[in-house]
Amino acid sequence: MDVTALNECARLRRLDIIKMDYMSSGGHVGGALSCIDIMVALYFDAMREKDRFVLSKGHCAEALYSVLAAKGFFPQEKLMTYCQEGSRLYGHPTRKVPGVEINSGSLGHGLPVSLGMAIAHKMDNNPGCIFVMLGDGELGEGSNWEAAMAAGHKKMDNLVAIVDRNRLQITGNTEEVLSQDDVCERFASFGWAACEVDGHDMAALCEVLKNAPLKPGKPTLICANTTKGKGVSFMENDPSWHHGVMSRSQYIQALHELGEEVEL
Ligand SMILES: Cc1ncc(C[n+]2csc(CCOP(=O)(O)OP(=O)(O)O)c2C)c(N)n1
Ligand SMILES: [Mg+2]
Repeated sequence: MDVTALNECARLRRLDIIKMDYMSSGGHVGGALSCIDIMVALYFDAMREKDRFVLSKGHCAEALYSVLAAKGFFPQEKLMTYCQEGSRLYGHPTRKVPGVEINSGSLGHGLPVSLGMAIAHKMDNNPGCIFVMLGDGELGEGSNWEAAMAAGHKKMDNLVAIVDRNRLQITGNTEEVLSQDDVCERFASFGWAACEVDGHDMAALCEVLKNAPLKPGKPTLICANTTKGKGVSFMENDPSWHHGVMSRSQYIQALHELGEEVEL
């Protein structure tokens, strides 16, 4: 897919996210909209057959479900059962859903589990990489740093961690809650190759993700600078949209801003 098609794919995923969250009166819309360009770049451009993706910031399950449905793991119509009784599309992902690699949502576990998967891949001579998406607020969880140390020590050059650096977590600004300002330097000090990218620039994302892992003998950390709520003006950079519920008029405005008109 070229960049135009990838951006269109991301727009459609944003519409899915808005619809799923409105229909369920649930979800984590801000963080889903901040990471969706990265996930589209991964699933529709950068990842190869044996690569695996882990969504560590599992509260943004609706973003993962939308991408998995678009990749054909399950029918698109299932998306609208998100968080409804009887559906397996729970608010946090589980392996009961085709394409989901790990149960997540309890923050801080995706990186250590991905490290284990990367070690297993090496033992099996599997050439695939493990890509794992973390939230910046999530980096406050201590188990991430144990995994960061171990991955550097073990020279896990089949592990790529992407931090959705939207500068907000559940209660507000990450720099006020627990600073993550030097995330690249911190990982580099544990032996990682680290770089920054604009997490909404599709061409730049594809370039860096296709070239990852960045260095032999080192795990890779990509700090993707993003905007929480990206694509819907009244949600952008507003912490109340971490898990806000849209009114009908807000829903219609969000759809309109994403290029879909609704019949009233
Ligand atoms: C272990 C654990 N502690 C607390 C929570 C509650 N929680 C859900 S989302 C969230 C904030 C996460 O912030 P961030 O990682 O920056 O996510 P994003 O901004 O991408 O939504 C918290 C604290 C949780 N899910 N798991
Ligand atoms: Mg965040």
